[in-house]
Amino acid sequence: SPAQPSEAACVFKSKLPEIPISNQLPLHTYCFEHLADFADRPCLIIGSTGKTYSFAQTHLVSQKVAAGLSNLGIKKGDVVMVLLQNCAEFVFSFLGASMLGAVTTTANPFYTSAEVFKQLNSSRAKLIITQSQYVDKLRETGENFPVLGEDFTVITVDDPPEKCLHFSVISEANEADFPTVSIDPDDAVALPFSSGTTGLPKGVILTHKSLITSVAQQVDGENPNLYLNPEDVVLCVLPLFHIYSLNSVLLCSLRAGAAVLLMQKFEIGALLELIQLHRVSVAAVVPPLVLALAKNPIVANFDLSSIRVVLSGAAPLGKELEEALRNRVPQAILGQGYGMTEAGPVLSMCLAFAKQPFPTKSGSCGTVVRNAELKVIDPETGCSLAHNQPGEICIRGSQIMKGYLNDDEATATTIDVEGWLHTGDIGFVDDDEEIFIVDRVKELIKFKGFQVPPAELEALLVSHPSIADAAVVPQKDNVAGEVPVAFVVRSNDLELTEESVKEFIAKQVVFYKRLHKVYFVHAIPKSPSGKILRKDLRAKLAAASPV
Ligand code: 4UW
Repeated sequence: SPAQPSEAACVFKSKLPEIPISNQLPLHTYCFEHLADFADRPCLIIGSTGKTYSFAQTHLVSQKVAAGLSNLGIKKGDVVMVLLQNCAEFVFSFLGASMLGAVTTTANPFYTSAEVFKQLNSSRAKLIITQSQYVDKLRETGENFPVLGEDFTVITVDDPPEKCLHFSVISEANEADFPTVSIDPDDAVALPFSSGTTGLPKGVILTHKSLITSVAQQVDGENPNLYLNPEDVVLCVLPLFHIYSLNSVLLCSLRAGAAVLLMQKFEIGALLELIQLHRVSVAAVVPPLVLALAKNPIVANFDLSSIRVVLSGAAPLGKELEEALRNRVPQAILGQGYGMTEAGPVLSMCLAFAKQPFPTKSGSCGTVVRNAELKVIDPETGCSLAHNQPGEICIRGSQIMKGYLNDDEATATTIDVEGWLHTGDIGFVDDDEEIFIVDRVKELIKFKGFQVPPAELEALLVSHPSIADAAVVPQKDNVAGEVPVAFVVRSNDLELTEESVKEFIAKQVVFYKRLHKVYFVHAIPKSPSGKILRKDLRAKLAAASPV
């Protein structure tokens, strides 16, 4: 008989009981709900200067920014692009936009003009908040490039170049000036971009309800899954433009009253000094950062005894690496979270981080968060699988995205009619309800946790006059986890070299999307329907000589 996906489904739940979640509130109201309990405690600490904003100040400046954005014509439903490294203004902009019922789309400031403008056009953002050093990119002209000052306004957090406004124009507005807006729980508040399981980057609509649900699943309840408190200092070195840091570091800390230590960029010496100086207690990291902390000899010169929790995610963390880090911070609890932008983003979190912790195993990505359902399905039949059987991980709950922006087709292939979001990750749930990820079946490549969408690179490659066809797949790498490599079919120009192909791509993309290797082949293996057989190419790479 044909497979009935949901009948007799084996559904996994958290070991923690369900809790009431205030997800009818606007996100900023929820985050500041307990403000009075810690109004004068440090909320944001600027790593480079030591300047601190209390919770009350953070709330006030965010309200001013809301008023200032409103004065500039930003209204409910409008999209603002935040193109910033980690800084206090990032936080004020995000929260200020939320207060207006506006939506923040976050982008990597290292993006090329073309990458920024694709996101700007697709999200229809009218205003960009950035640093002066990135403004030149925003002045470039080209096909479909919008024009600064005509199509969009630019605000810089430092000295504004020509035709740009200074951040004080919004942050010094009168907070009484902003209109009362009524916000529906299903209104968008954040619009990060992700390529999901296939294709080009798409706007991921995260609503007030999704983000509140996700934060609550982590830090709310009598026994929170990720216990944070007002004594904590949480390291914020991972970029806030990625949903991991935005949600699990910033929003969770705001809700729980913990201080957020903002670092603009990762530099091991500065990082260690700041951990020691500010007595960082919770470190949110990615595997390459674990590698640095575990292996760099200078770590031994610093006092890391304040760290009680190390949370890793966004890419697989090897067991040996986890053990090596354990030697460096023996007092700390090490564990992983597992997230995906579209999932709101957290699917699972290590239960050893709970206020009353559970024992956990090394290598696990945690247990599904509370108030959510997780299942593992056979990718062929769609049938749900029991404990210990690997299959595609699916998640359901109020935290997941509303859908992709203006892409019903991609939404429908990602979230099925029963509300299950299909991750494209292969994993299993063991007898203790712990999740282990073993493979990724979607196209996505992850370089140090950053998304590299193969379809984007393939589209660029075939736009080259001397390239007839191309496919991009991940190759394992000890430092980055994975790096993108290309299989390329030349049209007829036999002179086309690996170097020139690499350079052609490097000019057009942010550093982590650069090709590390180009293999020239006669044809790209494809299925009868024309889909690239990525598995075959990955297998070729794993073999000694790929071509
Ligand atoms: N192990 C193996 C993992 C893991 C993983 C993710 O860029 P995105 O869309 O999103 C993220 C979000 C990560 C995240 C958010 C909040 C959080 O608390 C947390 O825990 C620390 C992590 O990375 O990429 C999604 C894809 O990245 C892979 C997996 O393939 C997933 O679908 N991935 N976490 N622990 N792989």
